[in-house]
Amino acid sequence: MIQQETIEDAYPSRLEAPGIIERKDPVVYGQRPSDSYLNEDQLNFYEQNGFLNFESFFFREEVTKLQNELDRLRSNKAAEENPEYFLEPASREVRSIFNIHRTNELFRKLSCDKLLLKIVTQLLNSPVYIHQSRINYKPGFDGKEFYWHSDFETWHMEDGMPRMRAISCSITLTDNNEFNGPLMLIPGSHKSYISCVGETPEDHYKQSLKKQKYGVPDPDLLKKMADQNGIFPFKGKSGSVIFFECNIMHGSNGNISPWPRSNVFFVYNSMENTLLDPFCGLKPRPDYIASREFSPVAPF
Ligand code: 6CS
Ligand code: FE
Repeated sequence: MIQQETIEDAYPSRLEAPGIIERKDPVVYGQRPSDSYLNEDQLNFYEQNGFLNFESFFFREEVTKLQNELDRLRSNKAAEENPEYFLEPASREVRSIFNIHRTNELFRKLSCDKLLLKIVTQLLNSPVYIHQSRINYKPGFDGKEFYWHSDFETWHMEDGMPRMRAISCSITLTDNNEFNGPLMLIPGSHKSYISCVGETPEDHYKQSLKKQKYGVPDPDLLKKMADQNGIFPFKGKSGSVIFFECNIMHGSNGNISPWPRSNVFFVYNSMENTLLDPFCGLKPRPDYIASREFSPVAPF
């Protein structure tokens, strides 16, 4: 086991002043092995933009099964006591359920989908394990926003993820449209790392997963990124998929439309990039938020 103190922190954050660091890691780790799925254009698009999206990736009947499961899980009476459930601050409606790939058979199978794994292992060029899974419900009328952030900044500082070699895969379980708070990404922003201001509080996740206040980027740096590269809203019918790079700047607006924007997210981390001690110096977050079970996912 490498001793943490010998590891130089390549991506410091939560400092006195904001800063911007050029990315030190590749984006696409793999080449194009003969049995690969993504073609040259798709690899180049992902390299340049930091995401790749596919309409109607899953068949209708598969999506319907997932939607029924989504409703069943939301009505779980034990939600209030279950630490894996996070409620909306105001309405007490379910905001997110974490660790779904380990507590639910249907979502476990989905997380091992052959094609999803083929794509992420091509991009990361290694076997992968699941760092985190969650369902974000974003209910109609009251789903609150997810403020701008880089996932990697949190996973590096609060979970000890050493380098940028992880990919989030988000599957739409309801239609994501311009009215119900679609995921918004800044294309190309994965190539710079914004270090944030402010010391990480103890048990920050209890607050940040409802409304994030630490690990949020400096507004001037954020505006510069958006002015340069624009904002891409990920819209798609239920059953669409987006793969986005761990360091891409993203967020989503609140949902006052009548229609929920419910997506499931699986975060695939390379087996070459397993977690060390958190770089913020606090104790690791709970396993249901940042898994320390580093066992490679086998395709189902
Ligand atoms: O802290 C985390 O791991 C979570 N926070 C956000 C806003 N996105 C990624 C992840 O779900
Ligand atoms: Fe995020």
